[in-house]
Amino acid sequence: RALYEQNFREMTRGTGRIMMMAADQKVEHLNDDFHGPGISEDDADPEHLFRIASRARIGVMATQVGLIARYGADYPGIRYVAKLNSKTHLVPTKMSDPESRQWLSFEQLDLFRESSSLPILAVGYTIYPGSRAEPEMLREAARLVYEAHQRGLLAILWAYPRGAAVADERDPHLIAGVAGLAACLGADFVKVNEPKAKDGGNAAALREAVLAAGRTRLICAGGKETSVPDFLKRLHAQIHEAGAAGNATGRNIHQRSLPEAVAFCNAISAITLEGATLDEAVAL
Ligand code: FBP
Repeated sequence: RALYEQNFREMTRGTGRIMMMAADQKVEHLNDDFHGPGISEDDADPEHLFRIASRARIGVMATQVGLIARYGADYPGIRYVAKLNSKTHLVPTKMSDPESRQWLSFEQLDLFRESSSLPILAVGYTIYPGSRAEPEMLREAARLVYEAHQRGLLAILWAYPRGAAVADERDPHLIAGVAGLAACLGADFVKVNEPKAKDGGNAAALREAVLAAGRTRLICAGGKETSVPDFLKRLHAQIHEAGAAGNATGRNIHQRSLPEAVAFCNAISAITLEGATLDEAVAL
């Protein structure tokens, strides 16, 4: 329990909220997010992710153990969420009913943590409620949360309704449903895609999910690259109007050049962890 509380404090920097840099896309989206029009050339190299995370005021970086093993020793100071499952986007999901399975066992993760001494504070896992593969992923997720807590680690579930049975992945009511599901799996944090706006706007749509998650803290994925002021405005409303417990941002950070990405992370952290106003954060 003491270790769990220490990890919680470190991950949230004592605020109860997280600023999570999502860096698992090299599997999820292959090279699409790292090369092409509008994407900084810096992003071509996987090390870009580590350069940003080591220089910016982030909370934690979520990525696969393989990348942590390759680069982690050269970037002391970064705290990690080990993303234990991932899949590529090659099979179109509507046809396929997505399935994403755990890559490493907890015993293997324990050995890696011991031998590397890198600060892995939490584990992450994506579930796709609505997929035909749902039963196996829910079982794996429940066990992962249990195993994480046994070790004093936190557990973060990415909960994305997806598959042939899902008509609208961004339906606010459905997103609230999967947030509640993550609570039943025992997750400390649940990461959802931002729901479609309903009467009352984006924050009102997200509020249903925050309430459904209860004591499981809810955060939103960042989505495709957007302008800095628009992103920060949305984030501010997610936290201060809807009651979200932070953010999980990937492409919006790493698709920028190193100095821009660092400044952007610091602005996100200012809102998420440091109580900055929207204007103060935009000025960073
Ligand atoms: P972004 O901030 O780039 O949207 O990343 C959030 C994220 O959940 C990643 O952690 C994950 O790799 C990806 O989005 C999954 O995207 P998709 O919805 O295409 O499966």
